[in-house]
Amino acid sequence: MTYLRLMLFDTHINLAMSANMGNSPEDENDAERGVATKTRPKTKKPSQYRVLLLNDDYTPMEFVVSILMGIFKKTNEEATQIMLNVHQNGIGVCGVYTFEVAETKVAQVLDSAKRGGHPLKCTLEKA
Ligand code: TYC
Repeated sequence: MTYLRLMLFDTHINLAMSANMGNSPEDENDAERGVATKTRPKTKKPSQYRVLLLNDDYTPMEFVVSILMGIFKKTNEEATQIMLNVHQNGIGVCGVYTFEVAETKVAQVLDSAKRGGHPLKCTLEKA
């Protein structure tokens, strides 16, 4: 599976200006060289991703609950509810995270399932 990563952070734009606004280290440095600049912070909230758990006929319910408690920090009650929802509907959400956190949790689930000899599958989708 291929995931597309797109992250936009601060953009520093040097502008020819009549006066130095001097509001960043770069601006101060530019000011020393006689260049007028202004920093425009351009920020974007990181995209969110749903981590999905898939049902199968073999993974023990207790194993799924332990995964939801250990990796997704759910209480025993929350984990049992999510597990039963997946068991009944075929798929369910374990949590919503930024891409890096979501992909790490998916990898942890797949690794634990493999090590436990269970066919449990987990994936992510953009929220
Ligand atoms: N269906 C499994 C069983 O009956 C339990 C299960 C629940 C498996 C959720 C996977 O994501 C899952 N043992």
